[in-house]
Amino acid sequence: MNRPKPGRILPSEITPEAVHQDRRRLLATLGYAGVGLALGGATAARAARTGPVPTVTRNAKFVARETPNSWDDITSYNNFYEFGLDKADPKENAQDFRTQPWAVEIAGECDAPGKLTLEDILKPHALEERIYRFRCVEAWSMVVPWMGFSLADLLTRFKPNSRAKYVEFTTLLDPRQMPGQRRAVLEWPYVEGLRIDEAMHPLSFVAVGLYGRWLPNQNGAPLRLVLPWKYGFKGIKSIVRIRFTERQPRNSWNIAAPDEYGFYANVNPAVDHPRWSQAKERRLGGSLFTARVDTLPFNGYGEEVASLYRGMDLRKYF
Ligand SMILES: Nc1nc2c(c(=O)[nH]1)N[C@H]1C(S)=C(S)[C@@H](COP(=O)(O)O)O[C@H]1N2
Ligand SMILES: [Mo]
Repeated sequence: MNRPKPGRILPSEITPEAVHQDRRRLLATLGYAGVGLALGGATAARAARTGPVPTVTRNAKFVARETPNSWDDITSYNNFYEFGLDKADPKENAQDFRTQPWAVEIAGECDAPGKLTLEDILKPHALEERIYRFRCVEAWSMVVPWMGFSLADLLTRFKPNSRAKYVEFTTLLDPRQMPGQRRAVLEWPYVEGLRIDEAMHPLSFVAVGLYGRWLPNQNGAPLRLVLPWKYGFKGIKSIVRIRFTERQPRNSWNIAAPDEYGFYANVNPAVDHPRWSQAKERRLGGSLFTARVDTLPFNGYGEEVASLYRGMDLRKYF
């Protein structure tokens, strides 16, 4: 599969400048007229960043066939332990989380390390929309219209060197703003890691928004990873540091429970969690979960990513 180039977009698909001022029309352009997105002021106020909605073009190569979950589903049922353990906690407790100003430190095995503001990070990237299936290790799932850009396009800017075999990502550490960090539920800050070829894979995505709006705090504002073939916990939120490493980085859930959560965390219906089956999942839908459906290897992205793991024992490297 070719890496989608942010610039390679049909002129007919480009959202006109005037639409920036008109959310309703923008959302219509993206095709959300009928999927139950609330457009009320209260909902809009939850978006972490203010200012014009950027131009977003749907990338047709990455559009799951299923209907996306609603804005309310995606922003009301979250895992973000920095803001509490219950699914409803992040929405409530992250309202005042400050994501402006925001900086990301780039470190480790690369020729262009440094500290970039979020604006520096965003500048060269055309934002695109991808509709990805999302599978939590807890056996629930949803379909999300993310807005962002390819992780490879971001990482190559920092010129990783030949010793960069892995990439580590770190979430903000700020117990004053993040009440969950005052308790030792996980080792803080939250960290995650990818092998460099996984990070450079065309499916790996940096999300800065969803449904054509900036990311709400509870979903990991202002930037988070989305790796649709892996369990949701690999999608680290509110990133402040990216470090290229020679050794495999540690990752928070593996530190917390190494027998239950591995480094790779590829969605695999054939390898159960020690405490529950991974064969099926419940698709989040409205206030209830809908029927259980079969979980697919690599969450349905096997054709794209299986070759990354050729020859590996996926029971051992879970
Ligand atoms: N920093 C941080 N990132 C995190 C988590 C977390 O607790 N802290 N939870 C992970 C888990 S388990 C999941 S399922 C997803 C949930 O993302 P969502 O709330 O946008 O659905 O975020 C992941 N990223
Ligand atoms: Mo999760």
